[in-house]
Amino acid sequence: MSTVEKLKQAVMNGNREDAEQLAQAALNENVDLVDMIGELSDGMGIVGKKFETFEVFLPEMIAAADAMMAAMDLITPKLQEQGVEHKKGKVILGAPEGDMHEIGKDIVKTILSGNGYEIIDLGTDVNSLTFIKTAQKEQADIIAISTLMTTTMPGATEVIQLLRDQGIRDEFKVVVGGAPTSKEWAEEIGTDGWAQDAFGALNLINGLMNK
Ligand code: B12
Repeated sequence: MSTVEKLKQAVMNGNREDAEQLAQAALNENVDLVDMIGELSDGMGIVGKKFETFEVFLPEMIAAADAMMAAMDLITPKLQEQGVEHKKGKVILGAPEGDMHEIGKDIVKTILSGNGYEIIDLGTDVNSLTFIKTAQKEQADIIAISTLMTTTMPGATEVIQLLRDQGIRDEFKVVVGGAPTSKEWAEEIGTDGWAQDAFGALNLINGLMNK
């Protein structure tokens, strides 16, 4: 088994110490960072499926998330060492009210900031108006919403509606993503785009900024 496969297994088992050691070992082996993130994301997806089918329960899911975040804490600075200046655009990023999932959001943040975007990370459980007020205050280009639960997807719809109500919908591009979302839903609620993963988010935002 390769180091990255072992790392993915450690994350799925919720073993934080092993995940840290293996992430460091993979970095020492100069494993491609993008491959590492892909494998880890895949591992979290498997844990989610097992949660759905009652093969694992909340404590195991929390442990897996903890191990994933420990590994990401080591990977993120390496990605950011690319040292790109932040001048391609300003992005307001967050998860809507009620949503505490942050792993995918943080990966999107890492990839965007490693590729020249300034990110204002509002964190999780963000009120719809806060997205808008911050975007106005910061004169942002993009509002990026990461929603991991069907119950919190309406938060993104609300942001769009509030922008329309205030007559400022055209001032910002709004993009959405997260496991339960889809391109069709993103179109239906009137966003400017959706992407499946963090690199898709980068391509999407690059495209919107070039328009
Ligand atoms: C880890 C996890 C947790 C962790 C979160 C830890 C943390 N600090 O983030 C913990 C254990 C705390 C947790 C709690 C809960 N969770 Co949870 N969780 C997950 C799990 C297993 C993985 C999510 C994850 O991190 N994936 C890995 C990352 C890399 O992928 P990602 O988030 O999808 O992000 C990628 C893309 O989606 C995209 N992307 C993400 N954001 C954005 C934004 C933009 C703009 C773009 C373009 C792209 C983009 O790029 C990312 C990187 O490639 C998912 C299962 C799943 N399949 O998603 C369930 C899941 C999301 N959780 C679920 C549930 C039900 C819960 C709880 C209610 C459980 C409970 N009974 O308490 C609570 C709710 C907490 C809350 N209020 O938010 C459900 C949601 C079901 C639904 N229908 O909505 C899921 C789907 C599990 C399931 N199959 O039932 N969870």
